[in-house]
Amino acid sequence: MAVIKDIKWRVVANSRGEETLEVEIFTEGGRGSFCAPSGASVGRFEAPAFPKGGISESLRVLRNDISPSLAGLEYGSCREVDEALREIDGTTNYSKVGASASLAVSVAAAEAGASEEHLPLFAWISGGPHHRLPVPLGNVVGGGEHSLGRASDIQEFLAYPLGASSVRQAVFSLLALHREVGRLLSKRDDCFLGGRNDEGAWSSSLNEEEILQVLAEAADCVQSRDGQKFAFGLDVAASSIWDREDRVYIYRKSNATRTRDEQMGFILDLAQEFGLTYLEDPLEEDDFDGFQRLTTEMSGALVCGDDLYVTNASRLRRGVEEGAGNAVIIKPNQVGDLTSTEEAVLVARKGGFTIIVSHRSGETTSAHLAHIAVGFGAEMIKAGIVGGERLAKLNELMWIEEQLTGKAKLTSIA
Ligand code: 2PG
Ligand code: MG
Repeated sequence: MAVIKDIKWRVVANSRGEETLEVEIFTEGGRGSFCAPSGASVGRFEAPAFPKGGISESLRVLRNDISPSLAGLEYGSCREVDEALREIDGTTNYSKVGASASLAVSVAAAEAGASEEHLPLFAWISGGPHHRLPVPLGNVVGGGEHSLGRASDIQEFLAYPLGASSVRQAVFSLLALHREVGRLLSKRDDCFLGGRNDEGAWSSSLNEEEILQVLAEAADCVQSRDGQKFAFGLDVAASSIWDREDRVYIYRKSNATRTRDEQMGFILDLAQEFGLTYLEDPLEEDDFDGFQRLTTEMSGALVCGDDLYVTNASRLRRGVEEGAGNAVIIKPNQVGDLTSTEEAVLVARKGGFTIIVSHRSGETTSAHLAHIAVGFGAEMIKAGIVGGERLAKLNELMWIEEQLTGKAKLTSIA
């Protein structure tokens, strides 16, 4: 058991240079700290990062409510801390505390608990068995709100290695692919200046088909050199191009407007032409029925809900019942604490969904996401490819792999 002795907090910057919160928690023999990430393409049903009064209101709640209530709290798991946080908040979605502050407290407390017991965070979060290491899913070329709206309308062109034997091999093969794609873009895209977006993905002026073509060629090149194969996918982040009033998807870059049926057709065509096996948020965040239809039509591929589910156990319960997708993005800051995150993971696991623990576009150098993915037994981790804040997680995952030598294997994704 750990007892909270002291809580400290401060405003720090995230990878986009925006303000975020760091929380430090001290127990008798332990210490933990965590900096909260934040999204750009934020789902409508996510817990708010900050309360109405903004970050200063979170700071006030930390000082006046959280710090005095949590001082002296004895805990042996995330639950005791997170229940206290929920009680202080008193709303259903951390709209009083803000999900950045609540998550920073939740994860910092977990890390302090782990250090008190001399355990790595993943082992303290869950007793295991930790036999599975997540496959990294990396953002190679990007657009949407992560590229100032200047590049492709589709937010992320993603890749993951097939049949890698270790996290280390998987990470370095994604790095090789990213490098090769940059080399090809510098030849193909006259506007390319080597720019990378919020997540370290290349920003290109090419259209969707041309980008996917470059990805395929780069993969061939890496495969012929290193023998590594890749699979590809998209995060369409469709809610950010969805016009709720006119009920159409607006592709500004290609000057196209697509109805729901046309959007499905467009995505299915791309998937078929380029053999895509991962489709995240191909439709807007309320279209359970459309997700169900796409899942049926894309048999064998992962159809993944991010804004659709916002790591919310009850939305996921509905999705599982309706067969709306077969994979889910798990972002702890969408729900604001580790216990709620685990609740969503359990619903997904029971429903047979593939679990992908994910970063946000505005990240911090906190590496905890790797522990959360391993602790919760995620099949995949979406943490970018390059950039210090992305590599903090991937490098940590390699450290965890070392700790679990002989016990855990990299998940095999068909
Ligand atoms: C997403 C995320 C991370 P953001 O949509 O999956 O890639 O982006 O954090 O901006 O929501
Ligand atoms: Mg997404």
